[in-house]
Amino acid sequence: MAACDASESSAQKSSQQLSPSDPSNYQGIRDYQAPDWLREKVSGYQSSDIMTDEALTPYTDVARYNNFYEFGTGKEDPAKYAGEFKTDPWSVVIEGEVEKPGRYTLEDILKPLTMEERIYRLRCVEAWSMVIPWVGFPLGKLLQRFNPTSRAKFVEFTTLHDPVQMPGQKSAFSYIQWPYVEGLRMDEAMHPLTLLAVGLYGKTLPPQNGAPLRLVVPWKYGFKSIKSIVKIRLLETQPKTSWQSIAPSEYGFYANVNPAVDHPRWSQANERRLPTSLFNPNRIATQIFNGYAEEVAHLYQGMDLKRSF
Ligand SMILES: Nc1nc2c(c(=O)[nH]1)N[C@H]1C(S)=C(S)[C@@H](COP(=O)(O)O)O[C@H]1N2
Ligand SMILES: [Mo]
Repeated sequence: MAACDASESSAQKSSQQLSPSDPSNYQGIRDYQAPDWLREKVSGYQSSDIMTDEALTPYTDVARYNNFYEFGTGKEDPAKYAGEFKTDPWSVVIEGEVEKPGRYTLEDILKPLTMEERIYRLRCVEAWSMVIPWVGFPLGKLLQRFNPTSRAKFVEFTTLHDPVQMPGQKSAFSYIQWPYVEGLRMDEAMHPLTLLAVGLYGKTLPPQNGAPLRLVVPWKYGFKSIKSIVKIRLLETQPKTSWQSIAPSEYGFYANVNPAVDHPRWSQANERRLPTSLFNPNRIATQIFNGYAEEVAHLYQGMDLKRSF
C-alpha cells in the first residue's frame, strides 16, 4: 500500500512541475517594499537564453527556505524576521583598485543597465538545491564602469552590518564575525555567468533572498552568493571570507561545486532538489561546477581542485 501511495504521489508531483516557459508560474507573485523606479526596472527585464529545461523551484520554497544568518540560523527565520528590512535608500561603496571609487546609489548603479532573466541552479554546500529564475545583470558590466586598475586581482563583497535590523548579528551564539564577507578572483567576477541579482520570478527580491542587491555565482556553493551587498572592494591579494575564517578546512575560497570533493562532514555526490517530500526526497546526482563546466572549467585549468576547494 505504502509503495502504491508513494508512486501515485510522485506521479502527481511531476505532472505539477513548473516548466520554465509557463508564464502562469509568475502569477500572484508580489514585489517587495521596493521604490517605484526599481519595480519598473525589474519588471522591464529581458529574457535570456541562459536557462535550463529543469523544473523551476516554486516561489514559496525559494522565498521561505533560506540561509541568511543575519536573520537567524533556521531555514524559516529569514522569511520570518526580514519582512521589515529597509532596502531603500541603498548605496554601495566601490573602493580599492579602481580609478573611480565612490559611494554609488542603487539607482546610479542600475540606470545604464538592462535587466535580464537568468534561470540558474543554486547548490548549497548542505546538499540541497533549487532552480531559480533571477533578474539581474552581469557583475562584470558594473565593474568595468569603475575602471579596475592593473593591480586588481580579486573582488571582495560585504553585506550590511546593522544589528538593529538584523537580529542574527547581535545573537550571543553567533559564530560569524559580522559583517559577512565573500570574494572572487577577478576572472571569476568578470565571467558572464556571474550575476548581481535584484529580482526573482520577475519581481523585486524578497529581503530574505538578499534584497536589494545580491551576488549569484551558479557554479559555486551557495555561500559564495552573498546577500544585501553594501561594499565592493577590488584588491591585489585574496580577501579572507567569512566561512574561511570560521572553518578553513571545511569551506575554501573557491567553493566550486564538485561531487568528487566531499565536505568533511558530508558527501557532495548527491543533492536534494527542492521541493522534497517524505515520498519524494528528489535525490539527484551533483554535477561538477554545478553543470556549468562547459562555461567555467577553463578558469581552473592546471589547478588541483582537491587542494583548492
Ligand atoms: N549575507 C549573507 N549572504 C548569504 C548567506 C548568509 O547567511 N548571509 N547565506 C548563503 C548561503 S549558505 C546560501 S545557500 C545562499 C542562499 O540563498 P537563498 O536564500 O536566496 O536561496 O545565500 C548565501 N548568501
Ligand atoms: Mo548554503
